[in-house]
Amino acid sequence: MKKLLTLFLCAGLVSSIYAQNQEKYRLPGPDSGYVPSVSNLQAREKFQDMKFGIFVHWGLYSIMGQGEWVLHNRNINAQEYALLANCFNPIHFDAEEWVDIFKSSGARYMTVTTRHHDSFSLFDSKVTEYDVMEATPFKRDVMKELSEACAKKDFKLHFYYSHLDWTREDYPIGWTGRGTGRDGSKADWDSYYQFMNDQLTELLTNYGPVGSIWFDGYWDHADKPDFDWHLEEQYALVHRLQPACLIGNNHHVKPYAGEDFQMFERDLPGQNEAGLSANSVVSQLPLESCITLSVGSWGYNMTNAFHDRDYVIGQLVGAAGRNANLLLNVGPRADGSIPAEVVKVLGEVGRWLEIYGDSIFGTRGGFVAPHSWGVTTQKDHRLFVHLLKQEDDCLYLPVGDRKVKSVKVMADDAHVHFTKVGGGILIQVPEHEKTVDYILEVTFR
Ligand code: FHN
Repeated sequence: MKKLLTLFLCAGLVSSIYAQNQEKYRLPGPDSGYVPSVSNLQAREKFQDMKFGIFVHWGLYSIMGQGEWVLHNRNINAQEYALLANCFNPIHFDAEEWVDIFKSSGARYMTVTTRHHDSFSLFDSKVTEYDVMEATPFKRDVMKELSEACAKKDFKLHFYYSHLDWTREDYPIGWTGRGTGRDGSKADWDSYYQFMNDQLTELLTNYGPVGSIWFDGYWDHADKPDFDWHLEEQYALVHRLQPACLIGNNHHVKPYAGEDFQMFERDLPGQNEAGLSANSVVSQLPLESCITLSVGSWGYNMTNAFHDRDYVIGQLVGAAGRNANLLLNVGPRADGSIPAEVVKVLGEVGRWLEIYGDSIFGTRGGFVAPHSWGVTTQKDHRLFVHLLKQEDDCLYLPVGDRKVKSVKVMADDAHVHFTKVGGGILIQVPEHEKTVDYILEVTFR
């Protein structure tokens, strides 16, 4: 009887959380038909708790060391480019070492390119010969090794998958990749769509739990408003194979039904400095911003400089304060090694997070909106005030009627003086050395 009662109470709790979350994530307008599963809703919460992931762009383009768009940028014939596969033999690739390096940054998950726009698949795909097993001397399933390393080291694995293709002739040519020598008359949407869905089935069947499918390339047909990617059916396939797998699409527009998170490229939610978010609105879905550590490209580029620790921390905190995760990209070399400068910066970010991670992981964007001085994050009864620009010694915090118990400096727990004023509190910011993020922890009663 007692067991039955407990079961009954648990079921009630789950369905009430489900109802609340469904309400929270409901998309406005005509596209509100998609009903995410309970496991999907739980996965969204866990995804948001993780806050920090590593993006990996790796493929044949890494051999040329000119970024992942080299096939398009240099109008290379796709058949000639495909010969690069003969040289893809990354003797230094060690999946466990990658995961260790990524984890040293404090990140909790990775999103890796399974197939980018060039069409080359970094996994064992039975529906193409242009994959790591058949076309290269390497003949090792990179995704298999990564999935095993991630499972062993408790690191979540997410898959990037390109919608657009610069090599296949059945792909209807869009506004990019026009100089790769394809015969546009051979376009065959049904064949291409089947190919993508077969590959997605492989990815969602052979590699254990997949955190998300990160689609990219929709914008290749943005100039044709009637172009139909048949997303709904494809999304349903993904959710049927793995209901908890989150779907995101880097289409730079308002989320479609069936999507579980929204991403922003080279911008924090609400910003549009990179120029890709003009038609985007910040939705109620979990959010993610992606940036790249190498200035200017995602795939390995021999001549690029790297951003530094403070830049990454500023972006991570800025994202968290806007209720978003940060996905930080690294581009390994073709031999599988990760540039020393990248390893260094990741370690530095990790050391910062060892001290201040409590103000990031498991938080949500704070109820005090971003200001010119910085952002806030919140967790249980605490609000973390991240002073990214430390200009004034007095800070007004609009906390409303909430009862403030204490304000402390996060670095050393020192108490900070504050007074109650209309609509909030006035904080006397202690004198301190300039730092990338000076954090005050406000605790409420
Ligand atoms: O064209 C891609 C690019 O190579 C890279 O993958 C980025 C990552 O967000 N997305 C596309 C550009 O929007």
